[in-house]
Amino acid sequence: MNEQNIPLDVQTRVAELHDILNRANYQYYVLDTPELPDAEYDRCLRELQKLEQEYPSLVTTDSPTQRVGAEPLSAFTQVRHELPMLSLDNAFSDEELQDFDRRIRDRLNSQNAVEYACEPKLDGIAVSLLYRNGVLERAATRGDGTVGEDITQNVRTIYSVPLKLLDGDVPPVLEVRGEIYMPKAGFAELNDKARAAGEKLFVNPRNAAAGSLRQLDPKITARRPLQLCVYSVGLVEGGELPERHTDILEQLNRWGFRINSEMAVAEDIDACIDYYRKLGEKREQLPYDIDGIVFKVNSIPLQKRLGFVARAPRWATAYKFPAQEEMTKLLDVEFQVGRTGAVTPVARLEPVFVGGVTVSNATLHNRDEIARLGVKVGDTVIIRRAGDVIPQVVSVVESRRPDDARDIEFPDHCPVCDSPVEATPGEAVARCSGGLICSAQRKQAIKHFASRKAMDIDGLGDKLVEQLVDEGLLHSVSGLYHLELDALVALERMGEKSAQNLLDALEKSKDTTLPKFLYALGIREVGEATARNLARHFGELDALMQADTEALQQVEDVGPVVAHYVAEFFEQPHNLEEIEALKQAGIRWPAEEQQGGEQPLAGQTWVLTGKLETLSRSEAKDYLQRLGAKVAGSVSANTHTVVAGPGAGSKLNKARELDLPVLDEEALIAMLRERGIEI
Ligand code: JCF
Repeated sequence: MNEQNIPLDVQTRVAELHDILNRANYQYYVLDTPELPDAEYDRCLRELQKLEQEYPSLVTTDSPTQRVGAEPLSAFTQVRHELPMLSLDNAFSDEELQDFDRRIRDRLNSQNAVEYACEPKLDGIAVSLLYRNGVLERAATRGDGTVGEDITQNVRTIYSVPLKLLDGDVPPVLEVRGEIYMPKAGFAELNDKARAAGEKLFVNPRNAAAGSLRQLDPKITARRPLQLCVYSVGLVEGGELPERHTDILEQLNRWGFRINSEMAVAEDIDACIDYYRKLGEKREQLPYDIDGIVFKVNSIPLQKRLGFVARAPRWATAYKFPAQEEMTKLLDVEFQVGRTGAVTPVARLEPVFVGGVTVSNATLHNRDEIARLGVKVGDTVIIRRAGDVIPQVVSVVESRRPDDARDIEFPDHCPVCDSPVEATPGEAVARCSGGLICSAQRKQAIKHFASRKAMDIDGLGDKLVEQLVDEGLLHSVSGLYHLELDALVALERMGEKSAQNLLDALEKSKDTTLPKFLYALGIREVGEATARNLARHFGELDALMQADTEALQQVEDVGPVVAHYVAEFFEQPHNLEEIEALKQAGIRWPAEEQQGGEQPLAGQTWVLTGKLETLSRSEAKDYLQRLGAKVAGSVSANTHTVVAGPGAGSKLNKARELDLPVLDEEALIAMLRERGIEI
């Protein structure tokens, strides 16, 4: 590069700008603690771009301007890994993990506990990054472990990949290994955009990451929300590294790499098992997909003594979580009718063990979803069950479609009451038009009425509601309060004691609150929060029942759609009759304190994160809501304040990123007390 005719002050300034921008990237993308305001970052970047335009010989491969994506390639070239990239042995039970530990201690001839490094196993694409004199020279996929593909151009576009390492004291040759992955939020956003554009969706974040890295045009990769997290070093020439794996990772972090924030040291294998359990509980809340936990002997000298078998190290293993996706066969599709008449297609599946349970049903949502999946009865499908979420059909394995696969036909009459099924324009859902004539809708309405957050009728489970409706003992919600002991005892599987318990629970449920009663009515789009707002705003049921849509829209968070459903509900004679019958049966609630003007937090959205020690989370939420705040699950620019307790993670980071006010629990309690809440 010819720097001779570039003025010295320009060279100095360019070096300074590199430094400012590299540090800002590191703060923002690696440490999650941004320091430089966005506007200042943009000014520096533009200044650098301008200088590079003026003096093109200043453009180096490690310049912070070189992340936007170079010219497309025609093919990827192959790369041989000088040190093979290893795979990991697996463990699937505590016993197998203990066997792993025992083998290690046997081999080391030691009775002593072995210290392990623990980290989540990211579900992404393994890569190798080669730095020469601290500058990124080449990035490659793992491939088969010996030969991978050169994806340097694409990897450069990922902001958490340092183009140049930060600290001066870096070995002249340093190969760093890690996982490139797509965080869940970025994946959801990418698919939302693809859906809106009518494009094909990605099946899962791992697939999306792989597809993004495989682009020949780096400009496409540049638009994908990819992350790098590093987990070990490969080739190192010159320079010394620490003797513990976790210390090496800390060093890599100081050089500019993101390492996993859940990384921990376990003093023995039992502590590893605890860690596995803890992370298993946290798995859903993590902002990225993981498929297990990696345990590594933490001492590098011990790792060296243990060595390798075939392609995997003896000193590491991956203890896998139950798979969240499995393949099975779609045997049939049935149609269920919900409380509001929504006709939902339900997949009947060949039972399959996924996400820790055996699944034989999965929702197909609606007609659009069936069309999107292109699924037919007889297909082999991929089922996903993550956490406690209901199982989903995520895709079809088209290559396994049998010749006799048949299309799924949507019914035009209700499978339960035979009333016409109507599609609402602009809505994906089709609904049975039978209303409460339809026993399916009646059953759902009663189940909802009895549920815990509604009238909380102990002992009235779903099965019993179905039995009562099917036997003709129950026709409506108010009918619950006219059930008689003899009739109940005559039911199959119902003893006198349970029958009496049920009658007692019904009696007890009569003492309720207006918000619960409103929620129990099952008005469309009226969830707990809306019911509470309605009750507070109107104070009493009669005022609410007489409100027109305009008056209803004065209520917090009630827009035209909800107002329409509420008004419509109270216009229907049979609903009015039901309400009257319920009052006659003795349902009562204390007067609601009307709080129109006394909601100091009205219009504010609060977020609770981390552990609370004095209050329970639901108490804190309830107090905030009483003062008029909305309590949301995620932090955004609309968030007013974040309450963070110990263990707060990504939400707190986000709050800092957005410069939002953050309170600890003590400050929250003080604020609540100041506003008249007694704690
Ligand atoms: O996060 C991962 N997927 C991951 C893969 C983490 C590790 O510490 C690994 C790995 C593959 C091989 N360690 C090795 C040795």
